Amino acid sequence: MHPDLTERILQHLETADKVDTLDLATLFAEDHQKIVGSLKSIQAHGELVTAETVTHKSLGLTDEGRAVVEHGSHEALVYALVPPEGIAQAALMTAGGANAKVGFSKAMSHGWILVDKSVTPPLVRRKVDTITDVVRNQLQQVALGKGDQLPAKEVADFKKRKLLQETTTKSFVLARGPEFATTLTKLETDLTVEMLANGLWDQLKFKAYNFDALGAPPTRGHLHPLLKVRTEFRQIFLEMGFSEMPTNNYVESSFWNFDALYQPQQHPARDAHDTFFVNHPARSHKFPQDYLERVKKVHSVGGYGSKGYGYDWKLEEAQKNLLRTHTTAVSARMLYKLANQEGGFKAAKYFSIDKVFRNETLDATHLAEFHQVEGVIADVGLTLGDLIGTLYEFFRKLGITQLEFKPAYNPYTEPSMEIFCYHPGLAKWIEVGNSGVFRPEMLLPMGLPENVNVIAWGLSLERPTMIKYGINNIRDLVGPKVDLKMVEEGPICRLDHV
Ligand code: FB9
Repeated sequence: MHPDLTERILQHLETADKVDTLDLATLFAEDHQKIVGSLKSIQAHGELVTAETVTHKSLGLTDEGRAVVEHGSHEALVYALVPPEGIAQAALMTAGGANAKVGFSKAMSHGWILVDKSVTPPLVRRKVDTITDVVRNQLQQVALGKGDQLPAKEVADFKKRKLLQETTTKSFVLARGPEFATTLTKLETDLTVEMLANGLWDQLKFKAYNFDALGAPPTRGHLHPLLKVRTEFRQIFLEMGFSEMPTNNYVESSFWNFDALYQPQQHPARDAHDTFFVNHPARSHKFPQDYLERVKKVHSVGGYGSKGYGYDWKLEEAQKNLLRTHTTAVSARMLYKLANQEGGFKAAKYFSIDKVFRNETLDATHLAEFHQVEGVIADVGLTLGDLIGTLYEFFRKLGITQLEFKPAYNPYTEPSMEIFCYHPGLAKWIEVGNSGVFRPEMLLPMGLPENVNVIAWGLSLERPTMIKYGINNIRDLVGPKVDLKMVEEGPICRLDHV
């Protein structure tokens, strides 16, 4: 809105019965859009003016038309390029540039030039000594606003040659309205208690509601990138027919976290340097007694074809409570249930994505807690080949197709493999997880049938999230120093499902 412009328009209408906004733009030497903007502002204050929409069709020069006015028509330019001694047609086309062909044709039809075929190669020569560039002159008339004086035939030809174009301009014919005034009354934007109490509301003018205005975006929550990536992983597992395990217990007994996985009680991972033990409550006391006895036996004297570890297994060690160091503790609970469910064992595919805790050295990519992603498949006769095939399918759905496997060691799987992939985004090979076939010393004490094998693999949620969102330090992803803007502005996560 241009305050002085709105009042100048109103003052003009005090004496003029009608006026077109285009004329006002000329009169006030203002851009027509500014005049229209002021009109909108006047109309927001009530019916001070009436405005009738008018459409003006006019002829205007195209960019090419303007170039002709400036430099001459294509045919005149071609004529000017023909020297007294003549010129080969190919050379003339090259010298004439993009419009040489149309210029040559027009110059020939005007009788300005000819092709002398009595010589080899044939030469283009001038046929007349001087020319009049009528096209340029006529377009100059259009540039001066006299396009309406051009014969219709010429207009049609120039439009065809894309030298002229029809332009449509919308303007408004203004007149005084029922609430005409030469000044704008301030519009109220709020109806207040005072206005209602003292009756002033009846004399005031209120700004009209703009129901087309966009509402202010409500403040709302935002998903953390980790949770966005978790959703993508969950979708992949569900697509592959896996069921989610209940992982809602951060505190676990050493029995389920280690002993059930045939991890010996003197294993360094069970030391307080690697594990967070819980003081209150320090111990668990409820275990499936018969199963616990079988676990004790397989650790100490062996069984199921294994010689065991040959140490004195202690209940007190198994009772110690801790923060679970892997979600494989939950997998152990689920496999035990699977072995002892009503109706006996049935094949199953489980997954989990949840927090685990390790008392390890912290660095830019490792904290004392991270989310483990784990997949488990229990079925008759599963082999390492099934595990490898499943890993290819799982990572294919993450957009990863090149995998390599390296033999590794886990206390609870044999064989075990570290998983590496060529990451196209990083353009390098990276470690992406660990995997293996659970040992019979873990599965058979649970009561699983001898012909049942269980394959499993694990990775973290933080590493793929950091890669996906370009985060180098894990403290920029999780923890007290996280910039909430990163959470608010983090884009949607698509893990290249293929
Ligand atoms: O996640 C890891 N890397 C990774 C994963 C995905 C990724 O991007 C996706 C492909 C698009 C990029 C990187 N790693 C495992 C490898 C390394 O980051 C490693 O330095 C850190 N590891 C964690 C453990 O560190 C203490 C990641 C975590 C991990 C390792 C092993 C398991 C789970 C998590 C496991 C297991 C397992 C094995 C056998 C049976 C059951 C579970």
